[in-house]
Amino acid sequence: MSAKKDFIQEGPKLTNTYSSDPILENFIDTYVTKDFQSEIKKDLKAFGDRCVNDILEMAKNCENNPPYLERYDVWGNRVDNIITSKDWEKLSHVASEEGIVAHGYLRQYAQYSRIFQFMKLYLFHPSSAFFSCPLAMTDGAAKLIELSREEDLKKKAFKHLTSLNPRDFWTSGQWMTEKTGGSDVSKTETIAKKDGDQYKLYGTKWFTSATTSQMAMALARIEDNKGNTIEGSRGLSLFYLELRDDQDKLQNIEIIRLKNKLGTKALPTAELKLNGAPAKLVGNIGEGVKTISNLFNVTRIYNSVTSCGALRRILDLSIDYSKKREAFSKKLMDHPLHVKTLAKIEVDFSSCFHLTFFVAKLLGDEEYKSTKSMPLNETNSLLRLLTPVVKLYTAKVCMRGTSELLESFGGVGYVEDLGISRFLRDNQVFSIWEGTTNVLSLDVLRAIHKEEAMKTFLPFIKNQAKNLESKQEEKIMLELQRLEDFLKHAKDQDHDYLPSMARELSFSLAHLTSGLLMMDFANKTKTNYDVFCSQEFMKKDWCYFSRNERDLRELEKKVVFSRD
Ligand code: UCC
Repeated sequence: MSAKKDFIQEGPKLTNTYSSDPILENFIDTYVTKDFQSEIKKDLKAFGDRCVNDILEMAKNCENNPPYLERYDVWGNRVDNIITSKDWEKLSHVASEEGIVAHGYLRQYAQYSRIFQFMKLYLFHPSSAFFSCPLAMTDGAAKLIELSREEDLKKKAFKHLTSLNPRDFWTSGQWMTEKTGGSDVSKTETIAKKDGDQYKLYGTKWFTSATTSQMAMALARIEDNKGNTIEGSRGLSLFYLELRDDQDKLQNIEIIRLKNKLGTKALPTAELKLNGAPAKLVGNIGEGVKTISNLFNVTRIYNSVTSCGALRRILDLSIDYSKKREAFSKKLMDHPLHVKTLAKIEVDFSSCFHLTFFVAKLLGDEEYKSTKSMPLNETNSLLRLLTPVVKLYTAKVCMRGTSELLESFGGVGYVEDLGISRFLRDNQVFSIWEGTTNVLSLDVLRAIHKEEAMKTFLPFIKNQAKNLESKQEEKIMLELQRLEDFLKHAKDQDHDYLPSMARELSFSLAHLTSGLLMMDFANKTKTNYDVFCSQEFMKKDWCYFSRNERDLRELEKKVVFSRD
C-alpha cells in the first residue's frame, strides 16, 4: 500500500498587476482624454508585466540582502560606504528608464502626465523594496527646484533628477529630522556658516532615508560672523548639498549608523554627522520650512499612491489565495464571511484610490495650468487642502487593511517566508514619515485658516453633487450639512477645540471627497465593482463630530495622565 502523499498548499500568484487591477483601465477611459489613452494603457500594461517579473525579482534580492555600513576599508581608511544589493542599483535604472519621476516633468501627456506617472508608481511600489522612497524625495526636490529661481540647479540637479538615462539619473535625500524633533523642526540645531558665496553645514541629521542619494535638501540655521542665530522655524533656511566630490568621497559627511527599523529593511536610512559639508542656499534666508514644503507636499502624495499600491498588492494576493485554499470543505472564496471581509477592504481601497488619483489630477492640472475642470486658484486651494488629507487617510486605511489581510491567510500569513508579514512592518511607516496623522491633521487646519481652503471646498462639493443621482446628492448634502454645522459650532468654542477635533475633521473631508468621486465614477462606468463600492461607501457615516462638550478635554487629560 503506497503512503498517502503529503498535502502541499498552492500559494498565491500574481499576474500582470495592470491588467488585473479593478480600477486603472476604467479610470483612464473615464478621466484621460482619448488622444492619450492607448499610449498610456500600452505603457502601463508592459510595466504591469515587469512589476511581477524582473522588477519583483530585483526587489526580492534587495529584501534578502539588506544594506549595511562599511565604515573602514581594508587599509583602515574611514570610507563610510553603504553597501546595498546590486539590485538596488538595478531598481534605480528601472526607475530612470521607465521615467517614474521624469514623466511628471516631461508632461508629454499634458495635464494627465501626473495621473500616468502616479499609475506607474502605484504599480512599481509594491515590487520596489521601497525604492519608491528615494523617488519620492527625488520628485519633491525636482518640484522644489522647478518652482525656485535657482537657475544653476535647474541646469544641473533638475536634469539629473528627471533623467531617463540611468547613467545620469540622481536621487535626492530630504534632511529635516534631528534629535530635537521630527515633527517640530523649529528646534533644528544644524548650523550653516558662510564660506565665500557658499555655506558649510555642521550638525547631526537623525533620520535620513535613502542615504545613497547623490544630493540632498537640508534645513539649517544660518550663523552670522558673530556666532548668532535666529531661533525657531523663522531662523531656518534651506540648503542644497552634493554628497560626494569628484573622487566619489563623501564631502565632510560621516555616516554614524544605519537605523535598525521595524520595516523598510531594504531601504538604507542613516544617521549623519555634517562636519562642514559644502552647501548652497536655496530660496530666501529664513524661509526654509516654507520652501521645503514644496518638496514634502509631493512626497506626501507619493505616500498616498504607494499606500494604495501596497494595499492593492496584498488584496491581489489574498484574493488569489482564497481561490486556492480550502477550509471546511469549500474554497475560502465560497465562504460568505470571508468574501464579505475582502469586499469591505475593496470598498476602502476604492475610496483611497479615487481620493489619491483626484489629488494626482489636481497636481497635473496645477502644473500644466489647465483650467479645463476649474479655475487655477480653485485647483491650488483644493490641492493644498487635500494633500495632507489624502496622506493621512490612505496611510491609516492601508495599515488597517494590511492587518486584516494578513489575517485572511491564517497562520501562514504570520510566517515570515510568505512575505505578507513584511507588509505589516513596512506599511506601518506610511502614517509616520512625512508627517504623522496628528501633524497632518493640524496641517489641514493650517490650510483652512491660512489659505481659507473651505471657501473652495464647500462650493466644490455642492456643485459636483448636482451632477449625481438624487439619492447620492441627498447623501452628500446631508454629510455636508453636518460638516458645516460643525464648523459653525467650532467658531464659538475656545482655541483648543478645533485642534482637538482635527482628526475627525480631516477624515470627514476625506470621506466627503472620496464618496463624491466614487459615486461619479460608478455612474460613469456602471461596473459591478464601482457600483458596489460606491453604494457600500454611501452606507457609512462620513462626518462624525460627536464630541462637543467644552469640558471633555479636561476629562481626557485626567483619564490619560492621572489615576485619581
Ligand atoms: O524626512 C523624512 C523621511 C523621508 C522619507 C520620504 C518618504 C516619502 C514617502 C515615500 C513613499 C514610498 S520624514 C520627515 C518629514 N518631516 C515632516 O514631514 C515634518 C512634519 N512636520 C510638519 O509638517 C510641521 O507642520 C512643520 C514642520 C511644517 C511645521 O513647521 P513650522 O515652521 O512650525 O510651521 P509654520 O510656521 O506654520 O510654517 C512655516 C511656513 C508658513 O508659511 P509663511 O511663512 O508664509 O507663513 C506655512 O504656511 O511654511 C508654510 N507651510 C506650508 N506651506 C507649512 N506647511 C506647509 C504645507 N504643507 N504646505 C504649504
